[in-house]
Parts: sequence; C-alpha cells; structure tokens
Amino acid sequence: MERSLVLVKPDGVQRGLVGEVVARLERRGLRLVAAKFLAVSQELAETHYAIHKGKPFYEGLIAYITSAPVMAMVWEGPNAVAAIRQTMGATRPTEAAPGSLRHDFALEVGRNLTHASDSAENGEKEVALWFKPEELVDWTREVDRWVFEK
Ligand code: D4T
Repeated sequence: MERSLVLVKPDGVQRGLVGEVVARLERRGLRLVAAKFLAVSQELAETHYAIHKGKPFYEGLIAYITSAPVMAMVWEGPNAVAAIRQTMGATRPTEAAPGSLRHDFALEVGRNLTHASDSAENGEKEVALWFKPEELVDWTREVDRWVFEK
C-alpha cells in the first residue's frame, strides 16, 4: 500500500480549505493514516525543501511554508501517490486539470494550497520526516474491500 505525505499549506489553512482537501481525499477512497496541525520550523522547512535549495523560488518557498500553521497528513491506498497528485492537480494552478483542487481553488504556484509526495519512495521519506512511527495509525475500514481490489 503506497503512502503519501499531504500538507494543506498556510494558504489552504487560512482560507478554510482543510475540510475541502480532506473531503476530496476521503471521497476518492484513500485512507487517513495520521494528521497533525503544526507551525513548521525553519529546520523542518529547509529539510523538506532541501532539493530546491539554490533555486530562485527557494527563499520564498521557505517563507511561505513557515508563515502560518499547516495541516500535515499521511494518506494511503493503492497508487496513492498518483491518485493524490491527480486530485491536487499540477503544481502550477493554471496548468491543473479542471476539477482538481488547484484548478478549483488556486491561481499561483507560490500559493498552490497543498503538497503531496511525488513518488512512493519520497512518500516514505517524507512521512518519516514529518511523523514519528507511533503517530501512524494502522487500521482497516469496513468499506476497504469495496474500494481496494486486494
Ligand atoms: P509541492 O512540493 O509543494 O507539492 O509541489 P510540487 O511537488 O507539486 O512541485 P515542486 O516540488 O516542483 O515545487 C515545490 C514547491 O515550490 C513552489 N514553486 C515551484 C514555486 O514557487 N515556483 C516554481 O517555479 C516552482 C517550480 C511550489 C511548489
């Protein structure tokens, strides 16, 4: 079962879109594994976005993610990474597919509401960065067999 980190970034929290993001992921059939509301430290932001260090948008990205609280979650399911990124839409909201979150609620790449892991491998790494093992809930739902084929 693939896992992805999902962040509702400061703009999504400020705009009252946490419920919208959660509702769309629940509706898709994905299973929530962990959630916490937190102010992101400079250190966590720099580790999370280390791959972007040196890029022109890096400083703004760090300032943005540390500017106000975020809702951090872990979601799982078959092909969770692809499914979640599709539900979020392309990084640049004007390139996001109609019906996706970023299409429906965002305009600018620097205010694109959410983060989701871009591979199963990065999903595992990001989950380990943002959550302690004991914060992850191992559970099943009665409906799982109607959503998951295996
Ligand atoms: P995140 O990581 O926020 O889910 O975004 P993506 O995975 O969809 O996109 P990314 O890693 O390429 O970019 C990370 C983050 O940087 C911001 N950004 C990106 C930006 O402000 N300007 C830019 O030109 C790019 C490419 C938006 C998301």
